Order: sequence, then structure tokens, then C-alpha cells
Amino acid sequence: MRINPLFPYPLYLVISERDCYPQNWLNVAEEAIIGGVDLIQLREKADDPATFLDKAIRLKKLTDHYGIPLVINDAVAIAAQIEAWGIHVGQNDLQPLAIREKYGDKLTIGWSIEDMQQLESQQMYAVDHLGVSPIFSTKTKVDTVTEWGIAGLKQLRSRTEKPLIAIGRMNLQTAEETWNAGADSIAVVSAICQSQDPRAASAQLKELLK
Ligand code: TZP
Ligand code: MG
Repeated sequence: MRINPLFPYPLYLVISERDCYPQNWLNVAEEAIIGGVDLIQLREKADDPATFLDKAIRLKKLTDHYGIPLVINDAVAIAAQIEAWGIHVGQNDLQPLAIREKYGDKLTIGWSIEDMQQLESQQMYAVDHLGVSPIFSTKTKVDTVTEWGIAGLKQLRSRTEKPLIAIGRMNLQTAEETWNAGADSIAVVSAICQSQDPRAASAQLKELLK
């Protein structure tokens, strides 16, 4: 398997309670880890802070138990409080430079980019890795700007050394081509969370990443 030492997590699970429904999200997380997921991001859009914190603490226990990193989406203070490995933010969230200024190297910082111009942003100085969002349009997140596609991902690959996390309709049909185009990590929601067998789904996806 091709591993980028700057981001040695080829299979990346983005999880929420809603995206796992009707399955129990924490069970899905555990099954996915056993199946081969290398890192988990908790991305809860609807929760109040107390509920989010409670979930984050429970998931942190699980990821610590299995020795994999936990990333928190958007909620920087909660990420710091539970000593998560990282934070992931988008273009409309608290920006990487501000996060770095406040938290130093306590949190690794992932940043979603939606167009090529954002590569030139000053924010890039504070970014550890990039979410390429979305590779393909997806029902899971409808407020996206454009599709990068495989061609866009290859272009990005040639323009930055930062680790690239591909997200958006990653599944057994799309993940291999995306990986071979130079992604360092394949980030998945529904292909794992909506699977009847998240463990097997994770193992099958992992198998494609060589
Ligand atoms: N950011 C860009 S696409 C996406 C996010 C969070 C959702 C990906 O979901 P799925 O079900 O893996 O297509
Ligand atoms: Mg966000």
C-alpha cells in the first residue's frame, strides 16, 4: 500500500449519528475500525454543544482503545477539550490561521478546498492536509460548489505537496481510480455508514487502496 508519511491514514471515515441511521453510529464506528478504517472524523451538524461533546467523548474512548486518530469537524473548542488529534474546517468556518494561533500544534488542521484559487490563500501556511471537496457530487452533502473530478484531483496533486483527502461519493466503484489519481486518503460517509455490514464495507474499500 502506498502510504504518505505525512498522512498515513488511507481509509478515512466521516461519521454522524444521522448518516448511520437506523444503525447505531458508535457500533458502526467500531465495526469500521475493525474492518480497516484508519482515522475517524466526527461530523455532527445538528447537535447542540452538550450533545456533540458527549458524542465526542464517547468516540474518543473508542478511537483511543483502537489506537487511531480522531478528528472533530468545525467544533474547535471541543476538539481541544477532548484532546482530539485534529480539527477539520471548511471555507465558511473558523479559518486555519486563527486555529493555529490559538491552539499551536495541539491540533492538526484539515481544510476543505473547493477551487484551485484557495491553494494560493495565506491560510495554507496553517494547513496540514487538504480535503478535496467534493470529488464527485453526493446526496450526503448537497451544498457543495463544484466537482473536482479525477482531472481536478490530478491537477491539485501536481500543484501541492500537502496530503490530499478525497471526499464525495467514494465507494467501491470510485475509490480505486481516485486513489490511483494521487489521493493520500479516501474519505467515506455513506458507503460505510449505510452499509448493512460496515466492517466488510471498510475491508473491501481498504483492499482497493494499494
Ligand atoms: N464533504 C464533501 S462531500 C461530503 C462531505 C462531508 C460527504 C461525502 O459523503 P458520501 O456519502 O461519502 O458521498
Ligand atoms: Mg464545516
